[in-house]
Amino acid sequence: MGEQVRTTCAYCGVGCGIVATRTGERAVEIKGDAQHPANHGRLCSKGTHLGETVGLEGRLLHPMIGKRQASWDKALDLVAKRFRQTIAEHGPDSVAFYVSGQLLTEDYYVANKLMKGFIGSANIDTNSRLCMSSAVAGHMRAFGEDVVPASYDDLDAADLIVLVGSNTAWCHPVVYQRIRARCDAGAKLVVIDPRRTETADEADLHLAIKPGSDVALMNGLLAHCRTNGLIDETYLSRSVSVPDDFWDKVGEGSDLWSVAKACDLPPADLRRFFELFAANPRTVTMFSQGVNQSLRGTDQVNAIINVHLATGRIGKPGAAPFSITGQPNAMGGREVGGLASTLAAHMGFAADDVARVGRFWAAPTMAAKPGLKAVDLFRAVGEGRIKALWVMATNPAVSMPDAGRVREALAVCPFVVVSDVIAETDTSKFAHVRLPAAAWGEKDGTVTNSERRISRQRAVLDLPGEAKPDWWIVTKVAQKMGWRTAFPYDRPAEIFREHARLSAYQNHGARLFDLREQVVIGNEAYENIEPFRWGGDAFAEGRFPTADGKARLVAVQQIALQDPLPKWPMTLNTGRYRDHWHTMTRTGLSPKLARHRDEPMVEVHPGDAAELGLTDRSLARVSTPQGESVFRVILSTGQRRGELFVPIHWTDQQSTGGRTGLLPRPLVDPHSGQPGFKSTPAAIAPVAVEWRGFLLAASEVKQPDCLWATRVRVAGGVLYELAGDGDPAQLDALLPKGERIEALDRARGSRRLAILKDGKLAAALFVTREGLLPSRDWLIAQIGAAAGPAVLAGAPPGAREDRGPIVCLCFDVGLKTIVQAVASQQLTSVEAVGAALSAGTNCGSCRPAIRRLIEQNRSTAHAG
Ligand SMILES: Nc1nc2c(c(=O)[nH]1)N[C@H]1C(S)=C(S)[C@@H](COP(=O)(O)OP(=O)(O)OC[C@H]3O[C@@H](n4cnc5c(=O)[nH]c(N)nc54)[C@H](O)[C@@H]3O)O[C@H]1N2
Ligand SMILES: Nc1nc2c(c(=O)[nH]1)N[C@H]1C(S)=C(S)[C@@H](COP(=O)(O)OP(=O)(O)OC[C@H]3O[C@@H](n4cnc5c(=O)[nH]c(N)nc54)[C@H](O)[C@@H]3O)O[C@H]1N2
Ligand code: SF4
Ligand SMILES: [Mo]
Repeated sequence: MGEQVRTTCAYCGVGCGIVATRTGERAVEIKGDAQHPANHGRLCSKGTHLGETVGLEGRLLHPMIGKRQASWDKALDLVAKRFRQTIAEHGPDSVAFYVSGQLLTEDYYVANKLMKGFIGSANIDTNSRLCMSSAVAGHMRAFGEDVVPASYDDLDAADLIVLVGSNTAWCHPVVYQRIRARCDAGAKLVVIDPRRTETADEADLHLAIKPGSDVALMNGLLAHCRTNGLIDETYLSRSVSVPDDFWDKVGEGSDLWSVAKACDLPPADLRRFFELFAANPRTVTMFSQGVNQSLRGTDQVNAIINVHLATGRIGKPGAAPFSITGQPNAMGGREVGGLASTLAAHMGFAADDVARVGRFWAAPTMAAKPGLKAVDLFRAVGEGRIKALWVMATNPAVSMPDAGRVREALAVCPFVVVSDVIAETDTSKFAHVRLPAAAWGEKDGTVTNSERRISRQRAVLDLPGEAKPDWWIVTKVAQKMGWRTAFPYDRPAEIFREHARLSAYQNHGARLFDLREQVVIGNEAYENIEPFRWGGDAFAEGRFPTADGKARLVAVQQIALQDPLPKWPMTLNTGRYRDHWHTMTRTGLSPKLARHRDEPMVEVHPGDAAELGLTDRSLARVSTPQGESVFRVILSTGQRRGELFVPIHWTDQQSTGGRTGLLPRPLVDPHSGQPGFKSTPAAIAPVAVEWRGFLLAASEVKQPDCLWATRVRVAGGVLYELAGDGDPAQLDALLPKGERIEALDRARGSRRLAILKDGKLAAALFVTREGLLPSRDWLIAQIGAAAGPAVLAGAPPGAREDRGPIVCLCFDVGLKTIVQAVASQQLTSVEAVGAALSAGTNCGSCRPAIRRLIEQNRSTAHAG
């Protein structure tokens, strides 16, 4: 056993502390860090199973020029030369970096400094544009600086928690557990989301709002507060500047009935929300992508902040608007100025700021104006205005809106560099140079979480192959481009000190982001840094980082929402699954995580499905003016009529369908440039197939060439779900060599085939035209085990009980097992289920699902 290393989770913005212990060459044991204030030892399913993702499978281990391995020196020379040449011929704005909230602060700082201070362009944007930029723009408008005015402790002190456009139970599970604990102690939970998510399912009140009508709702709430004497006039006069026309503008159409109509909500539910709000001054309103990823994201953010400012519910324990961040270092990226619209260290492009940062960096060519934001940036690539592009730690060929156009842009770009940890991604296919980056567990530096807490990520594994940390890669390129003295870094601590110095440089309280206490941090102290929050209890004094020290109310109004068009009658919503992370380059490696949702599904209301001829588990094509893709249909009463939901996780690497990125429009919020991923006019139609089947193999086979083929990692092998037309016999060619046993049922058009090697099951292919397919679980367990013709039954002799889909990953407990135990043992709480089956007692991510099963049992018992 190696030594214990205290680090931070690779995934979401909750920023949980982890204690990682190396147990082998490429093996770590993961535990929650009981001392970390963000999680006090808890981890969700993704964090818990990080150990399954640190193998070297699929890793990029050497620099590559085209398809050839190259030395670091050659690859970096080429990158430096091509960028230098392009700049010399076409000017600094002909090159760009597209980076990510999954870089560490030190990586981010160096990339930003190189582009904005030395190349002399601000064409560096980050995937945070797709994620947090409306929150950033909203904070700037309201507070004068991008400061999140809340901490997780506020959740422990709140009496009312309102979640707007946030599926917290799935996307920020450890924060969600904290919210549940507070609710168990009496606080109320309201969830505002068009879908009935697992988060909404557990709320005291769920408002299934019409997509895009959040401003109407918040303005209605504000009007209710005003009529009921809840406006904090003292706070407003001391701390907030109110535009003259503010009350007239936000008051328009804000009576209960108009709001109920605009939001398509029952007036009684709306009234209940308003009354809960009125009764509980200690309110935290937490929001994420349902608010940010909208064509009116910034206005929606300000509508929420307005309510908190006007009622004085900010800067006090348990009262705040709380934008929760997505990626592990979304916040660090905002601190270094990784967005094209900000400069560095919370400074912008005002002449003073540009001059100050230029002095500090001793920069030869400062960028003097904002650069291109992500959507415009890729458009410029497509139009040939950007001729050299460097993508780091993000997969835009999947995650950008209208990803088909982004792929075309990458294909025509004369020079594309991709730094990634994975060799083959949908983006790296277009790279002229691929650079192997160090992955989580191998890299050192800092990240900042949603509550402004800076924590260390520390290495626990050795760098594999020739992989290098991102800061090192950028530093070397900067040096080779000729800026040796400005980029002298040998270790992350040096970069962190410089970043801290810049934050404090000529900052006489003008910027809250100020790390002056870290300026002199020594290398050893940096190694041992404990998690700390910058900015403290920001706004507790009622002073804001604006010229007059006051916050601003912003007069935002709901705009009219377009009726669906005949050709595109549905509204497409996109988002996340509990156990997958983005384009699955990591979570896709974990057999356990794959089991929660193993295929890309489109959720459809049963009423719509009946009208459109869609049945549960069939296939359907979702199309929009931008593109189309096939998904597995799942009927869900949690969907509103006319709305569809699809996940964002599937790529060319795992499937033929589920390519969500092709569907959204490349339209953006006018203030932030954030795309409106959550509402796209769309259509859906059934896809008929002649046969269905699956292929299970001990190791990966060539991607099957049929209409539907999805691949997931399972214990001991890989599972492909398949469907298509014509003769499925073509699939035989994919099977490994070995002893073949086969069974045919001509009546149903079924064929079952197993390949044995040394008497052990190496692969199985089950296909049918009309018959049933067996549950995959038993066959998965047979991979590598001794097998004979009986394996073709697809189930053990005297079939053992079917446990149903796995609910609890940690203890491997199936849905049917839980349902049976709840009914037969009369279990009425998650704790009781835990005591009986252990389910839900480790990471806790499945606790909402268990609660739902208990609830279902209760209502069937009542109904019966
Ligand atoms: N499991 C998992 N967790 C993650 C991630 C992951 O990939 N997987 N990614 C991380 C990242 S980067 C991010 S940004 C966060 C995102 O975390 P969330 O924002 O919680 O996740 P999403 O699923 O994108 O969207 C949230 C909800 O917004 C709702 N919504 C859609 N339209 C509207 C609307 O008009 N109004 C309102 N009020 N709601 C609406 C959707 O129905 C959806 O349930 O998750 C982080 N955590
Ligand atoms: N339709 C739709 N689209 C969306 C969203 C949505 O809700 N709907 N959400 C958007 C949001 S909020 C986000 S944050 C984005 C996320 O989208 P992406 O950023 O494109 O998704 P990831 O899969 O996280 O990509 C990270 C890449 O970096 C690599 N990587 C991991 N660690 C490192 C490292 O340390 N160094 C380097 N160099 N590479 C590394 C991974 O292998 C992976 O290829 O998607 C956005 N796109
Ligand atoms: S909530 Fe889960 S994914 Fe997010 S940081 Fe914590 S353990 Fe990691
Ligand atoms: Mo995100």
